Amino acid sequence: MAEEEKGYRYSKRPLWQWFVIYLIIGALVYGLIYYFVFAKNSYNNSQPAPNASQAPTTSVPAAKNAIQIVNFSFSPATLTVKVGDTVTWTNQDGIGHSATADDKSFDTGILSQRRSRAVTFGKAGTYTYHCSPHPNMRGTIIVQ
Ligand SMILES: [Cu+2]
Repeated sequence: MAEEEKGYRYSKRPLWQWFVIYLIIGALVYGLIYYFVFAKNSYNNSQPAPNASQAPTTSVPAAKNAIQIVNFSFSPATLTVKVGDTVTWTNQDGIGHSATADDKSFDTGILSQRRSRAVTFGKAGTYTYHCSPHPNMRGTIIVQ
């Protein structure tokens, strides 16, 4: 009799209810994944400027003036921009790299894979820079 009751209760829940339950669980899992991806991206964009008090400061990355760090080199190695322009470095390598000014006027800090950092150049001049863990990696920003 007890078994009969159990079986009755189980089958009482209609199929559409199970469907709704799966839908809710699915939406939660999807939302959670989306949240973590979004949180990661916004964290990347909101990282504090390493040298905020100095003349070139970091700000929101711009689409133009993008430098890719690929295979232990800066591409393009030399970039000419206008005063007030923002340059964004993005590391495509699996190993950490930085874009560090030789005169320390800017420093992206170590960027892990697919991380980027933007630097705004407020003063005209020629800025040579290197990667702090790999000083043989070199680049130049010409601000005019
Ligand atoms: Cu490097």
